[in-house]
Amino acid sequence: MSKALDGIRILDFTHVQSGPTCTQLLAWFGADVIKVEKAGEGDATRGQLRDIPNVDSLYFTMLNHNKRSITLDTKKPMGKEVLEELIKQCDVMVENFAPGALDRMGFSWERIQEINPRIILASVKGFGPGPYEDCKVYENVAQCSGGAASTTGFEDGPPVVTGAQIGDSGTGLNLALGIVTALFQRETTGRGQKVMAAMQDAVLNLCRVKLRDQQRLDRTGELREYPQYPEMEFGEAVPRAGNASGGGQPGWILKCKGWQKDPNAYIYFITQAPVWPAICKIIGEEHWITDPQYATAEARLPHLKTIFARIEEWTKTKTKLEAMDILNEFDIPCGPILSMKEIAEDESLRATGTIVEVDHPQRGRSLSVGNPIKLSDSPTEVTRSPLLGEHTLEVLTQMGISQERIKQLQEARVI
Ligand code: CAO
Repeated sequence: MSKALDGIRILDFTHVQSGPTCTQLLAWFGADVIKVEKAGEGDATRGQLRDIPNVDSLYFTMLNHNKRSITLDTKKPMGKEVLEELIKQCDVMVENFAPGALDRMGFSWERIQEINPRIILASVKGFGPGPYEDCKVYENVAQCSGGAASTTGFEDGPPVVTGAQIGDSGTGLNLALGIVTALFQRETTGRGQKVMAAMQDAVLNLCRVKLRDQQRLDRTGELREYPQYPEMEFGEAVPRAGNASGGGQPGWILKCKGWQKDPNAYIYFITQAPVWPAICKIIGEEHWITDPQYATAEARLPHLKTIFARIEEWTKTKTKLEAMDILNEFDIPCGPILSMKEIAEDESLRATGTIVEVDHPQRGRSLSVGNPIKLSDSPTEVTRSPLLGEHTLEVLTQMGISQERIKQLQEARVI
């Protein structure tokens, strides 16, 4: 079966996580992704957090599926010539170097356009234009500057970063959408364009509800669904809300049977208004259905701690999966806290390709996260990440570079 991005060639000048997330997604949709890496070294993540000596790390292999790898020293004049040829022959160039690195290499946007006016140049940077535009940025810097850290954690603790890589993988997703949108516009304009996704912006985009709450706080001085209400004073900024739901239906994480030994024996429980009578019946507090202190969502807000403590008395008598089964019968929104071990073993996630097992010549079989976006006419087949420079000769030959020239590039240690 054909793939959605068949015929699209990507010059993948990305490294670490944010850029590679984007180009991996495009590769899964069928684009020919040529990863350009420094000769001898490659993407730094090949060697980071290794679990097997001298073998590409899972960090690298899980972010670079379905790509081809070539090595090229783009700081040497002969390497720059090859890069120019790649720019001529590719539809998209993706990079996430520190600000200014591409210019220093001699490939400004103006120069790239001169070489190929149809090319799309897509970049991830830590910050957009402004005071921090020249800064190098990693995941947690973006989480801190994008509003996630100040609003995550409990009210009596410090800011907390989340394990979800919203700055890196989140920005990579944004960039991929920008690229396909630019490719779509090129159909009518015939021109490429510059696509830019800043990590701070991507995190803030995912923290939109907290900017909503900041404005509600400014106007009313309180956030009645937050755990601080009604006992504590609110300050000027949105406080950390623990496990409170970010929406209009109050929720909290509650202990389940076995919580004393199992750190993940918990369930997320949402007291959605329409199912309030069902919740009351399940926990044996039927009088709360009509009691004016509990009968409406508004009346319940000052009593959320009492309510969740009472529901927890019930959840502690069930395992998280037993509780799920019972609650789902009544359409009560809830979710078990699944450990990574449980997720890795989940048959249904494997059946849909969300988790895949991939073979690798050096490391053997390992698990990876597959494409979260499923296209009915463009199914994803996840293939292993390339070894460093595995496709250098194949790609250069395909580009029309003569064998003699390839030999010269090898002798000059450019590839
Ligand atoms: N041949 C020769 N040189 C190459 C090359 C190649 N094939 N590929 C890259 N280089 C050079 C670059 O030109 C640059 O050289 P100069 O600094 O002399 O101009 C250098 O290698 C590496 O650039 P870098 O500054 O991007 O790398 P770093 O490891 O110091 O920084 C990072 C990493 C991620 C902090 C930085 O790239 C960055 O801020 N990127 C933008 C934000 C981003 O994507 N962050 C997410 C990272 S994922 O957590």
